[in-house]
Parts: sequence; structure tokens; C-alpha cells
Amino acid sequence: MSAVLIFIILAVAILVIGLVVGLVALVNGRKQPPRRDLPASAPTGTITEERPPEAPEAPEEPQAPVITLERPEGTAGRLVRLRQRLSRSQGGLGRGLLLLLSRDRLDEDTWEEIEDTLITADVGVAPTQELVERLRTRMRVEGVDASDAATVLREELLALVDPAMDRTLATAPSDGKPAVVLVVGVNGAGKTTSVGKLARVLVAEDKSVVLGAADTFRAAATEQLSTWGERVGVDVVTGPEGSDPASVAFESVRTGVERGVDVVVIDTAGRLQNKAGLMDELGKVKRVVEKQAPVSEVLLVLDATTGQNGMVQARVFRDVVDVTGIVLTKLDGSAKGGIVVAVQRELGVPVKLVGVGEGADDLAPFDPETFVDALLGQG
Ligand SMILES: Nc1nc2c(ncn2[C@@H]2O[C@H](COP(=O)(O)OP(=O)(O)OP(=O)(O)O)[C@@H](O)[C@H]2O)c(=O)[nH]1
Ligand SMILES: [Mg+2]
Repeated sequence: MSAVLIFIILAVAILVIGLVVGLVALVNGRKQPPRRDLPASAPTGTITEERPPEAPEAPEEPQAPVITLERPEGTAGRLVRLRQRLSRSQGGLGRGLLLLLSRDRLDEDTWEEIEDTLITADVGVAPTQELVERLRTRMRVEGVDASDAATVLREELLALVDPAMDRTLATAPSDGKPAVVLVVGVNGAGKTTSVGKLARVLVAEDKSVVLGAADTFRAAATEQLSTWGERVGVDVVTGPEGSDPASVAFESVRTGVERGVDVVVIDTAGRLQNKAGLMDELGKVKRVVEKQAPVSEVLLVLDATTGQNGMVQARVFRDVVDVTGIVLTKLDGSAKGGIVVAVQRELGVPVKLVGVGEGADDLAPFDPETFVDALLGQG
């Protein structure tokens, strides 16, 4: 009897202990924080870490400074300014010629004065003699009087500047590759400035542009070009000071090809140490560029104020690279616009652009009629 009692007490005790343990376990289980991060399909038991408390809100991304891009001027406005600036700087030449031609008697002395006026304006000896010869013939044969002198002079000056030359800039991509414009010239001629201004001309024409700062000789040259680019939202490919100009030129064209832009314009260094050095450097630049895309224009930048010196430089560059066009800068600061005629004759390539001031949009396509009208004060 007592054994049965002991058995019953033991059984009840085990049952009670079991119940208590079960209850404790249940209560503990309820206390566990809910697992918020378990995906429905995740195998339980594999994720042991609790998700860290919600991160505080991310600080705001630092905002890039807002750059207001400039809107470069279109061609029409440029031509108006070209006319104004040229008639200011070159007007004396045309007016001087007209006064001489309008004299009652066109004697030998007068013709000599006409010749001197043209030579002083850097027209060059051969073109001057040609012009004087044609004027003499027409005045005599056609019996032109003073009132018609202006018309004849205009026609003959225009013929001398040669309106038939193709002055279009090759800036259209071909075969899916950008046009490549290489800009060369001696120190201080205005290369970097003209590359910057040209970028603006192209942007005004809605062309996409990449600039290459292949003048690695001075760090300042790179900065100068970068500033021009930034103002109109054009990217400038640069290299460290003293690095190989050809590698910067290569990179800039590679970038242009990769981005599918319309034009890549490359600025170069202007040191004219000697012809062989120049030939090596520009030759290499051209060769490496052509591994990516053909060079469509080689623009020679000439400073109009350097007169006959400029002509000597022009010849050196003509022998080193195939110049396809001339950019004549600083025509606003020189009365010697005749250099247009002389340099075209010498190199057999047209003046395509002219610089008429230090302002960002003071670069205009060269237009023979505008030029001659400005010379004659008919702007
Ligand atoms: N008045 C006037 N000044 C100009 C014109 N074009 C360039 N310049 C000035 O000429 C100076 C030289 O210009 P740059 O563009 O630095 O010449 P660069 O050929 O690049 O010179 P380097 O890099 O030293 O070989 C600058 O002060 C320009 O502002 C122009 O058409 N008219
Ligand atoms: Mg420069």
C-alpha cells in the first residue's frame, strides 16, 4: 500500500515539475524579441546576429558647386563684331588707298605711294605689284574716274584675298569618329586662347567637344585651357607637367572616340627650339593621334602684329606639318591686315579664323567681303 502511495506521489511530483518547466519555457519563449530580418524562406537557425538598430538618416550628399555655363555667341554676332573691330584697326589702309586713287592725276609718284601703303600694311611685295598693275590697267583702260575708284579698289582687294578659297572648318565627325583639330604655332601667338575660343564657336553650333591640353611644358598652360573648357562645359584632357605631349593628344582623341563627340581640339606647345625638334614633336603627336582617328585640320596660329617675322615662322611650320588653315590673331591690335594676303599666298592655305580681341567670343570665321568692306570703311 505504502509503495503504491510513494509511486503516486512521485508521479504527481514529476508531472508538476514537468508542468512548471514547460510553463517557464513558454514564458521565456514569449520574451524573445521578434525576428524582423528573417526572410520567409531563410533557414532558421543560420542567422544569429540581430539587425543593428536603424541607421540614423544618411547625411546629405555634398552638393557640387553650381556652375552656370556661359552661352557662347553665334556666328551672326561674331561677324558684326569682326566688322566693327576690323574697320577700327584696318580702316586706315583702305581709306589711305582710296584717297590716293581719287587724286585728279594718277602720276608715277602716286602709284609709288600706293605701293608703299600696301607694303607697309604687310600685303607682301609680289601681291602688291600685282594689285598695282591691275589697278593701273583698269583706271587707264576702263577710264575709271575718282567716283568709281572705291568700286574698283573693292573688287581688286577682294580678288587678292581670294573669296574662292574653301574656308570651312573640317569639324564634322566621319566614320563614327570625331574630327580632330590640331592647333600649332609659336609661343604667344594665341594658340591656347584660340583653342578656348574655338571650343565656344563649336558649342554655339551645338557640337560636342573634347579639348586636349597637349602643351605639357607649363602647368599653367593646362590650367589656362581647363578654365576655358569649364566655362562652357567642355571636358579638357590633361597630363602632368613635363609628360609626353603625344600621350595627352592620344588620350584626348581616345576619350573623344569613346564618348562619340563631334570634335577634339588639341592645343600644343609653342617652343620653336629648332626645326628638327619641332618636327619630332609635332610628327609624333600627329602619328599617335592617327592611331585613333585621322587629323582633319592642322590650324597654324599666327600673330598679325609680328609681320614678316610671322611669315618666317609660318614657313617653318608649313615644312613640318601639313597646315590646312590659318588662324590670324590680334588683328584688332595691328593695322597690317595685309598679312592675310601675304600668308595665304606663301602657304597656299586659307585664313579660316581671325582673332579680333581678348574677349571670350572675339574669334570669328574669316569672311573676305567683311574684311574688305572693313578695310574700305564700308562696314
Ligand atoms: N588683342 C588680342 N589678344 C589676343 C588675341 N588672341 C590671343 N591674344 C592674347 O595673346 C596672349 C597669348 O595668348 P596664348 O593663347 O596664351 O598664346 P599661346 O600661343 O598659347 O602661347 P604659349 O602657350 O606660350 O605658346 C594672351 O594674352 C591672349 O589674350 C586676339 O585676337 N587679340
Ligand atoms: Mg598656350
